[in-house]
Amino acid sequence: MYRLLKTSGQARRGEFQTVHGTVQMPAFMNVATAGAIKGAVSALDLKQLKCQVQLCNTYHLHLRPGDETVKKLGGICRFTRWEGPVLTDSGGFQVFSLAKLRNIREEGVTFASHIDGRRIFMGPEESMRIQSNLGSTIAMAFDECIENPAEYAYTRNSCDRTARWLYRCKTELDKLKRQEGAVNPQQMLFGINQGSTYTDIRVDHMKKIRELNLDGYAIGGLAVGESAEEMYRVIEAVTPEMPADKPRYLMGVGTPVNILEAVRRGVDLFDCVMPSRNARHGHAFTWEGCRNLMNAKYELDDAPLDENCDCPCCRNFSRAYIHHLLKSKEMLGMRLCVLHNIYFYNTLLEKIRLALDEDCFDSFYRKNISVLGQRI
Ligand code: PRF
Ligand code: ZN
Repeated sequence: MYRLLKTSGQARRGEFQTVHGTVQMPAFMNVATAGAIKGAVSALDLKQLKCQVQLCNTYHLHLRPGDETVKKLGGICRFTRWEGPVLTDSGGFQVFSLAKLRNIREEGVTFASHIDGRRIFMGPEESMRIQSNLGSTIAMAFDECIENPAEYAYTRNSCDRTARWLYRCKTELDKLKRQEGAVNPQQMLFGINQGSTYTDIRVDHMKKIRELNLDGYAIGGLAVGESAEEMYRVIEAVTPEMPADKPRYLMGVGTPVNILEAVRRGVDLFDCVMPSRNARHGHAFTWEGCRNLMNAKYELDDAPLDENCDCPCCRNFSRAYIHHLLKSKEMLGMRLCVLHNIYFYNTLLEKIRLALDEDCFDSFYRKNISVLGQRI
């Protein structure tokens, strides 16, 4: 259940109730693809990093250790010892971005596993069965994520098929939830809007999937080759067509600047590998801009990574030490950067919520939008 608490222009401050706890929105979801945030971060760490929701992947967990195995171990929350909500992505995106030799038909997609090349079929029913076994809080619909640029006719046909797949997802998940032994009988389903950069297709598709009265709606197919300006234009066209009483999730986005721009256009929920992926290369997000800790200028710098940060890394260690660890390829170097970046993203969203609460989102936006994108 989504409750809208406040608005500032299109920006929304809300609360989303789930069986695994209430999510304060706008919110960021931390990406734990195979059940862990890359960089040796466990569910126990996440507690001190202001994390609210974990995102796991159907595709990866199906291949390894297998969703049946996760079900036997009590579901994804129990398996990872994470007590909060978990959203599982449907496999749609991963099949298209990771798997080789895929073949798309009305029934679903056949592809070769990126682990051992084994041929696998996944359609809406398979994706729902896997997500039901994982027992996530929120299951995502099985969709085709089209890369940009895309042809108009192809996009139309693909979106029509993704809409038909959505009906099948809903029917299947409703059935699975009623079965005895379901890991999460209250599992929610979010639909995914597609349509490349064609706003007419986007709007038509959104109107169609809105009819299903799902628990939330996502904007997919963005940050896949188009410019940031084009992405903002699509978000502006789609959000007015999204139900006001449901969460709005922008999939796989993005930089702190992208997030601030999307909140301003009415988005409530985000996920991105950027905080952990960039951290593993020594790139840290700070309140003054992005820092590369590999840079030689940090060799003798005894200051914390970010002077305005209270994360476990900044409270205890220096830039010089992290620089040394990264140079020496010590795992701790990566881990400290990951802890900081995860904390930074969750704090960014917390500050956005606070600004909305206190009616000063506009000035928060103006104060931070140019700084956050800087390289320092
Ligand atoms: N579909 C799904 N997952 C996704 C995307 C999508 O379009 C994206 C696009 N940025 C990220 N993750 N199912
Ligand atoms: Zn920090």
